[in-house]
This record gives sequence, structure tokens and C-alpha cells, in this order.
Amino acid sequence: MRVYLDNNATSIVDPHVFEAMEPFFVKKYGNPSSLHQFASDTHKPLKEAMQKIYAGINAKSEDSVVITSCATESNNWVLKSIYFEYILTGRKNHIIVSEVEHPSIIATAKFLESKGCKVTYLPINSEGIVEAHTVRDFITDKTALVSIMWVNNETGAIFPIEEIGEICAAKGVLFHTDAVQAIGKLPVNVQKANIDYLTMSAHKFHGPKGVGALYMKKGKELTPLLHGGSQMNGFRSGTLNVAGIVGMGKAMEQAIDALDFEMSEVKELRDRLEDALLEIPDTFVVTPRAKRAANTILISFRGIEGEAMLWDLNRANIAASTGSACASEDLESNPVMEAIGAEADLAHTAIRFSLSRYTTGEEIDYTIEVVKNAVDRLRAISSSYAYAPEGHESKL
Ligand code: 7TS
Repeated sequence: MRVYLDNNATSIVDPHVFEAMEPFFVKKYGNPSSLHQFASDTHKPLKEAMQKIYAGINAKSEDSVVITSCATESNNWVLKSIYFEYILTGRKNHIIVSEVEHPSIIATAKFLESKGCKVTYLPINSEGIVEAHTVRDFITDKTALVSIMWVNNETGAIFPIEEIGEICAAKGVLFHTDAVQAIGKLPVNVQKANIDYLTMSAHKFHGPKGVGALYMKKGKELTPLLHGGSQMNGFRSGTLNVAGIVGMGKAMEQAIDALDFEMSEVKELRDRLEDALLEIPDTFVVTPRAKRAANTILISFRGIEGEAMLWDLNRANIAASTGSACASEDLESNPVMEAIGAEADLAHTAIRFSLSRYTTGEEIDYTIEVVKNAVDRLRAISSSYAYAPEGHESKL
């Protein structure tokens, strides 16, 4: 059996999505900006796909949804545009992000810092959550932007986006959310949450890789990142990724249809896995289930290096993760575990299991068995864990 429990890194393309994309490679391959039949073949499917994306986040038709190549691009665009429009011009000098944003936000914020922008990295609490009042505490009259993710990719923690949106609106500060891990996991409504900018990425919700989007509220449009043409109303030049856009539209439609399933059935499987793993002594989960997206578990097994556990899982054909894939080749501790101030030895032991609507009960049962065996094996040879027979304390 091969088990894929790394859906927060990327997800399988839904077969209906694949089917919807297929005609746009060999048959309908025209450039949508051209003036012939090959081009017009793409117009209706593109329009329909865009409508599905707008509907999926409850955007108004006068708002802009600009297709990008990935969430990393959308996130870079927001921060760099804010720099050009507000910081470089001297109107403002400050942005706020959380300390557990994806590297595409953190590294960009650090880059802007090197250019003179002040950046506040908001802390998370002991449950791995950014508390809305901290946003209020750090906003000044020089704050241009608050950028807080909707769902954390490591823990699955859901951040209080509606409350933060309200605070930003009341203070007149622009608000961006990286909703990459929220789409298809919980209801996302840009109007209800007072969002000015929202990032998404198709491959996280069973769409294709290489296509993302940035939502921009009417009146809050950003300076383009890519100049050169009139595509996407001039906001993002470059020939449209027709198949990708059609795929993202279909994936969004499917994700919305599957939302109830995700929040009930996927959650049930996640809980089954979590209950079983928590029966193992000296095992910890940071964020309470009720405050997490339904598909994610970040769990620590005291005394076991995350990489060692991954090795055992991989040998048993189970895919999981110790942190985001972008960082998984470094033997670094998990950034969220560090941010909550976990003891150094625990920060190295976190393993992330992320499920999807394709995960089966059989796969979960197999994973439970493999993890239990791996814990026994690895603790028995661990130098930092005294294997404690029942009723005895471990040495840590
Ligand atoms: N934002 C968040 C919250 C993410 O989880 C990721 C990818 C990105 C942005 C970047 O997305 P992309 O479309 O540019 O690839 N996160 C992960 C992860 O958790 N493991 O691998 C990639």
C-alpha cells in the first residue's frame, strides 16, 4: 500500500479537473489574446473558470482575481507592491506579519526590512494561534499592511481572520491573508472577513501545480509585479495559462462541493489517526482539534527525530512531512514548534500528517500500525529517550 499524507505540501489532481484541462493542450491551444478561432475557443472556458473562482471566495464581480503562477508569487506581489506604493513613497513605514507565515511571506518581509521597511513579526500563543488583539496592539498610524495566514500549513491552526479583518478595517490598514491552506478546508468569504487581498494556490486543493491567484478588492488594486502586456487587465502580464486556469476553476468548484465532506468525513479519519497516535506515551499535539483545519495533525514523539520517523514511514510507503517541503532538506527544527517555545528536543520531533478527501480508512489503519512500530523501534535506540516500561517515568 502507498499512503499519501502530505496534502499540505501538494495534492493529487482531481480526475475531473484533469479531464477539464485536457482539451487545452493539443486541441484548444490558441493564445487567448490572439484574434482567431483558436483564441476564441478558449474565451468561454476561461470566463466560466474565473466565475467559479470568484464564487468560491464570494468575491464581487467588480473585484479583481488575478491569476499568478503560485502562492509564492501572490505573496511576494502583495508585500513588494505595498513597499513600492506606501513605504518607498514615505506614506507609511511599517507592515505586520505573523512569525509563522510561510517563507514566501517571511523571506519577503526580511527583504523589505533590508530596504528600510519596519516589520513586526507577531507571536503565536501556546496553542499556535495568532491572537487578534496582538494585531490591534501593534498597528500604528504608519502601518501600511497586515498579512496573516488563514490556516497555518504546519499545525493546521485556524487564525481569527474575521476578527483581524475587522480590526484592520476599523484602523484603515490594508489586510492580506494567505488562504492557501484554507480553500477547500473551511468556508472562505472575502466579504464577510473584510479582506483586501487573498492568496490561493490550485495545487493545494486538487488543482494543477503552477497556478495560483491573488484576489484584490475593488479600489485596493496593487502595482503590477509583471509589466509588459494587457493580460489580466494589465495586473499580471504574460500569456494566460489557459489549462491551468480552467483546472483551478474546476478544482475550486469541486472543493466547494466537497467542503462538508472535508469537514466531516476527512475530520473523522484525522481524529481516528490522532486518537490512536496520542495513545502512545510522551506524544504531543499543539493546537486543539476544534481550532484546526480538519485534515492536519502536527504531532511530536518525544525522543524521536522527525527525520528518523520520516525514514521509517517512507520505507513503509507512507508520505508525511517534518515541516514544509521547502525546508525539509535542512535538519532544522519545526518553525512553529520553535515559535511556541517548545523545548529544543521536542521542536525536532514534529511530524505532520495531512489528509485529503482521497484518504481512506484502510490507509489510516495501516499508518497507525506503522507509526506505532516505528516509535517502538526508534525509542529503543534513541540516545535522548530512556525507554520507560509501563508505569515508569522516561528520563526526560
Ligand atoms: N503559503 C502557504 C500557507 C503554504 O502552505 C504554501 C506551501 C505556500 C504559501 C506556497 O505555495 P506555492 O503555490 O507557491 O507552492 N506550503 C508547503 C508546505 O506546507 N509544504 O510544502 C509546501
